[in-house]
Amino acid sequence: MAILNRMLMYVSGAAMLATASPALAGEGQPSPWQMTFQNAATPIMEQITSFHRFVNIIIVCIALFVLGLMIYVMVRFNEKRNPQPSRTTHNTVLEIAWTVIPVLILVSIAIPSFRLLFAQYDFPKADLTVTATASQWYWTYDYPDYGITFASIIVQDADLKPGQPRLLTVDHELVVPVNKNVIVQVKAVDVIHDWAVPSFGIKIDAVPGRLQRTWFRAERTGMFYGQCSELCGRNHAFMPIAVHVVSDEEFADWLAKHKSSASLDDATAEK
Ligand SMILES: [Cu+2]
Repeated sequence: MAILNRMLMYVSGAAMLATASPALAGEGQPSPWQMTFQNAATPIMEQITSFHRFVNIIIVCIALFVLGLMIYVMVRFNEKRNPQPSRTTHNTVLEIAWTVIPVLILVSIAIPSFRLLFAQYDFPKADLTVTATASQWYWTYDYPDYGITFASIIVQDADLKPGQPRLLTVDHELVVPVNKNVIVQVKAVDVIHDWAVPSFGIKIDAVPGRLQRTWFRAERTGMFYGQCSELCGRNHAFMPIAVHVVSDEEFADWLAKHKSSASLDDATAEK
């Protein structure tokens, strides 16, 4: 029954997507039968989600309009009902309409699209800068202002603790404070990888020899997962990204614990 319900919701397409039921969206990770984006955890992802809904409604309206026209033509102007076709070739009003209306539709899409693009590249003042370095096949995170460096490696299925998602859990997550502007510098040491966290609206290539930059401001605490999103070799599917968003106090505690080089060595020795 649940499956039938889900299928009915899928069929109802635009209306469903336009009102994205939270049950179908994952919180920080994908969920079974997920049809929409994961719940937005940053203002940028909220903007991406609403832009997606807006464009989706336009797409569905156009598709229905064209379908309606085609059905009308097939019924009204088929050979039986319309044996003597008209030889009309031009209609100025119609030609202006079918030129101007699509232009207006494209402009209405371009405005929010550019607004979103500018917002993604409008870097706020950094509260925290971290560096994500991709290697075959794991991530290394640096906190340059605090001298913290650690590798973040997938946890094998056999070692998962209850509640930890398979293929997404890592031994050391990237820990960041909530409601703070985090600048992420992304680079790679071997081949092209991609640092992607769906709930943050981030997907940025890690390119050897090039320093890329993105940013996010997580508005909720919790675990947010992503995966390498550029085919990078044999273990491409096994270098997940896990971001642990915590309160300011928890972050301060975490920093204090990891700042001393002794605990750092421990963290690296575990690898
Ligand atoms: Cu990769």
